[in-house]
Amino acid sequence: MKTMVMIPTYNERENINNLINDILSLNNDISVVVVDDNSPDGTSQLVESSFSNNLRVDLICRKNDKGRGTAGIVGFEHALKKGADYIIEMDSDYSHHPKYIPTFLKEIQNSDVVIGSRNVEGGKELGRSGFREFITWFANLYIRIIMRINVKDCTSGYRCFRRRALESIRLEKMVSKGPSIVEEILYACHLKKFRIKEIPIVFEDRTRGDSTKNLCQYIDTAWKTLQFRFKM
Ligand SMILES: Nc1nc2c(ncn2[C@@H]2O[C@H](COP(=O)(O)OP(=O)(O)OP(=O)(O)O)[C@@H](O)[C@H]2O)c(=O)[nH]1
Ligand SMILES: [Mg+2]
Repeated sequence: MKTMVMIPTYNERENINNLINDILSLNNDISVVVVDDNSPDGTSQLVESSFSNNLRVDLICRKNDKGRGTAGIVGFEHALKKGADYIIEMDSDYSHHPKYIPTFLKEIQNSDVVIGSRNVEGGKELGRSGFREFITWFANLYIRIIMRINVKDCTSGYRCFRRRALESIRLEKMVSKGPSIVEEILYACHLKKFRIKEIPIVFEDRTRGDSTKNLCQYIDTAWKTLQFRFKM
């Protein structure tokens, strides 16, 4: 069974090479696709120069488009085209530690979507400010109520999908251009009644590279959630 790990990047040159090497060393059936939006720090160029001869690493460098949402969709479409049976998405800043990948692949055997969750027993978030923790807590409450979904960590972007889940949710119709893609895809899987399982992860705040998160993105996520929930 083939697994492809999809990693969206923006200014992640301090993290990306180590992360790719850590993932490749887990298992020979795992390959990686990096979707970079032509990061000013040269993330694409670094990946290109380090892995251009490695058949297990694909790079998509987008010159004209930008955004976590559309990058994720392009990456998923690529993984499906390459014939992946399981598709994992994760951030590139080590908040999503690759050591959990074997557990994802074990749990996906009995599920369609596996979520790395901070909010189930054994999971937690480390190193973030109280304010940032509050935002995540509030966002989860809001999303759970709006989407009427019984998932404890709806904002987690560390997930594994069975191929048929991503094939059936009409990725090309998603309204999210930014980070709300995480919630939109979860909602689409929920509507399709896919089996969703949460596994505990310890989420640690990034130690290298800069955050891309800003207030506009939180507001956009709140708005987009209403949009795709009520088809506005
Ligand atoms: N391709 C692409 N990737 C992005 C974009 N924005 C963020 N990312 C990547 O998406 C992942 C999540 O972004 P982060 O900036 O870590 O968001 P976060 O975890 O909510 O916030 P911090 O860890 O505090 O920065 C990381 O791998 C980023 O490099 C974007 O516009 N395009
Ligand atoms: Mg992060």
